[in-house]
Amino acid sequence: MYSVVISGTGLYQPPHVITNAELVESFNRYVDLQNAQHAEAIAAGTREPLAHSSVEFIEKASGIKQRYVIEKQGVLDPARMYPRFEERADDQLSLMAEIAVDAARKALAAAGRKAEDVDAVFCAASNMQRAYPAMAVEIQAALGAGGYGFDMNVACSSATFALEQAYNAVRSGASKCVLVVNPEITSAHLEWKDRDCHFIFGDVCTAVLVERADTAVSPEQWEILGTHLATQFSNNIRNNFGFTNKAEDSDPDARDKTFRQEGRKVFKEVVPIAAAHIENHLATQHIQPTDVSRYWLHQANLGMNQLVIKKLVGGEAGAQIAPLILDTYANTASAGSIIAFHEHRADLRSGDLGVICSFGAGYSVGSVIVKKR
Ligand code: CO8
Repeated sequence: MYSVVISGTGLYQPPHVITNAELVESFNRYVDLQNAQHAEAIAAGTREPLAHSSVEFIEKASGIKQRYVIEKQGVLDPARMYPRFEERADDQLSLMAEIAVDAARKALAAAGRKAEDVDAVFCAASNMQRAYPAMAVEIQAALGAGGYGFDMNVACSSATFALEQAYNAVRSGASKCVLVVNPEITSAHLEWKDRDCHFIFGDVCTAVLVERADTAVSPEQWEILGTHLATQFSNNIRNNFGFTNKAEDSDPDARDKTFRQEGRKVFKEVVPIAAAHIENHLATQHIQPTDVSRYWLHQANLGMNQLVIKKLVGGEAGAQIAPLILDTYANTASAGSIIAFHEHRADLRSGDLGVICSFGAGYSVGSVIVKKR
């Protein structure tokens, strides 16, 4: 078995920011328009009026202050409330591949690698832009990488699940250098008209290069000490959009065709699962939770991360132990823990231990223990 390192990371940040104030203002205009349109039914008691959203609620309940999106006008238009993307011809690079290539080039540069050094590309995200050909194969071709590529989806845990596949491919000797990309265009499968969740997500793409330690040339390397994945079926986070919808004659605009969740249940059920998962994984390596210098946790909710850290080390989630990026980026599905790793590791020293951990729909939870070389 070979030793394996993370030798570089890259981040694509979309060009537009939507603040909570902007989001709530457009959402409330939508609510007022809907309520005016259905005034008679509301007065007759046959329809419930829609309620306004509020910046105070969003910040208190989630810790999110803003989100990045690829397209802003369509999202904030009360008559539309989803992004507006131009359809691209088959001979153009798809949007998902475009943002993945951007993040991948940055990860390659950080690792001192060229695209031709890569012999596998894993595109892991909570939704794919099309059924086939695989996004990963398009990304492989656009970069000029070798080997093979495939797509995989484990919702918010897609990145850590892909990191385990990359780790196993490299340590077994099957691959030398694997690129993992997480293009998350959440704005296109979020329900922006639903007050309970309209504030949750943002767009982004992360990239991670995983390669053999004995041939890595990067000035900064993180040895992967181990990975651990687990799933447990739950309907509490669900999206029924899929290729059989047409055959079922189901309504493409029905509420179940975009993201929906039982947020309270998710919060209560996932926190203990994630904390126990990390603790058990560390125990297999004879590491105490307090020996870990940094936890780069999934970024769904500030309160969730506070509780996970409290259960693990008894302290507060904060820049030192578990940095937060969700205030700036919101929940970016699988990319959140990788953004935290990308942005908050420069101060750590050789020998320091860290854990990248994601948790979300499935339920799914994945952890990666790393040590700075
Ligand atoms: N403004 C004002 N008031 C509101 C709003 C709002 N926007 N929304 C709800 N309220 C009200 C409710 O009506 C309720 O009022 P009342 O008490 O009168 O009934 C009150 O506020 C409290 O509502 P909740 O109980 O719903 O509020 P919570 O405190 O639970 O906070 C959260 C809601 C923030 C959603 C919280 O439950 C949470 O973060 N839960 C965890 C969510 C989570 O981790 N989900 C993981 C999903 S991500 C994932 O796995 C990947 C999926 C794939 C990506 C999809 C991309 C689109």
